[in-house]
Amino acid sequence: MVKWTDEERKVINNIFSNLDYDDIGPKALRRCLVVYPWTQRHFSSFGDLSSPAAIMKNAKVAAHGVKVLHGLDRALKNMDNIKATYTELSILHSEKLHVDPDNFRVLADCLTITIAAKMGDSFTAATQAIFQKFLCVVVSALGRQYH
Ligand code: ZNH
Repeated sequence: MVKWTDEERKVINNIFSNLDYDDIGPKALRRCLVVYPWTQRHFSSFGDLSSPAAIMKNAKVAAHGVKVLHGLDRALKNMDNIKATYTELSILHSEKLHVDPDNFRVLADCLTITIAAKMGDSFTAATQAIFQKFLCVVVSALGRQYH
């Protein structure tokens, strides 16, 4: 089981309590779709994704970005049991959505970049290391039900 120090818990809770989900969620998912265009294949029902500009103003992408970011609340509220927390979502992404689990990491990286841009100097290397650990645990949990 992953262990968290008080300092790690504090830093992670601090990031999330200052997080504007409606701003960061859409930005992170848009970045993922632009920078890693193969991820677009899962969103063919979302309408126009034909250019970065189209992705930027796509309302379905924005709404889904908020939903995905809120998906991390489960980890935050269950820090000591993240793996089990994501069993259902892992099965959904594997068996129903057929999302390649490598894509969890690329989205996580896009989220890190988006948060770094927002937090500026206060997103220190030490803060990034802790946030990275958190995302790694989530990504690993989401990939757990793949066979
Ligand atoms: Zn995902 C869905 C989360 C990643 C794709 N997602 C979803 C949801 C959630 C999530 C919460 C909802 C579910 C229900 O409804 O039940 N994701 C998530 C997270 C993550 C993710 C947390 C990481 C971190 N996803 C992802 C990726 C992709 C995806 C990477 C691709 C690429 N998802 C998806 C889809 C869906 C989802 C496609 C469905 C949508 C609709 O609406 O249809």
